[in-house]
Amino acid sequence: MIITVVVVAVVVVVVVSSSSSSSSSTSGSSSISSSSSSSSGTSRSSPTVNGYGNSWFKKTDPSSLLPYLPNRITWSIWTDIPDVLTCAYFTLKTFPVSQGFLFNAASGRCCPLAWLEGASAPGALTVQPSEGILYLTPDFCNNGFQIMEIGTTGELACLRYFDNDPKNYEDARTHCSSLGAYLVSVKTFKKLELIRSFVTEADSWVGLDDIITEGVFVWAIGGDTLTNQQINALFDSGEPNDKGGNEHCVEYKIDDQLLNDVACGFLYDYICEKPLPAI
Ligand SMILES: [Ca+2]
Ligand SMILES: [Ca+2]
Repeated sequence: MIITVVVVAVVVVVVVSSSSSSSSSTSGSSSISSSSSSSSGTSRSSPTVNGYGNSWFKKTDPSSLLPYLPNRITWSIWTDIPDVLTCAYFTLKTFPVSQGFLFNAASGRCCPLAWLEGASAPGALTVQPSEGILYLTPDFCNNGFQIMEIGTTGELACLRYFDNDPKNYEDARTHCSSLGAYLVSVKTFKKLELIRSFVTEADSWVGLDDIITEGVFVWAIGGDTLTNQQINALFDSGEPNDKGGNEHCVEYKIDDQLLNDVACGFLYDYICEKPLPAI
């Protein structure tokens, strides 16, 4: 087998593809509890193809990465790569801290994301969905956060669920902040469904409160205010109701699998979310 490295310049074409495989989130349905998250246990210094082969986060539509990539770079690739595990092997051998790679089985093209960063490669290129399937390393998000896809929207999120150390809202928020994160944003029904997939046993804080101004709920991420459309889609019937005039923080309520405002002093599990790292 002859492996060659070539450099190609590709015209910038942004294609929003709706294609998505049902198997696109190999890790999406798994538990992300802090206790079971052991991605940090994998060794980057001695990559084994089989060891990584089953744990890559597979994403079929790289177009969602476009906002995170430099606008114009030169893309180096390996050619004649026979399979995805070989691509993984060469990626990790060359870039031990690589966050992932693109692989196209049909063309045999393999491209580490380190090359997509193009730090030392001025030029022109953006990824097209047809260029391959994106694979991200298990610890792409770092700090025990897990990369997850929000439904099949192509949108990715880095989440970490703390399910064994209940805190009040303020302490939970502080802990997330210490990790460079926020209490999770649940602004869409797709995101709510993602929360439902792994929060199955206890009420948990999300990043939304009306602490500053009664009745004006503000999302921890983005700082935008809760809309009536979001209330209808995400909240339990009749909520938020500020019961007793003392409910200013929002929980994901396990009984109804919907949101509800409660007193901020309750000790609940919580979910942190942090921005996607630069690729
Ligand atoms: Ca309130
Ligand atoms: Ca309530």
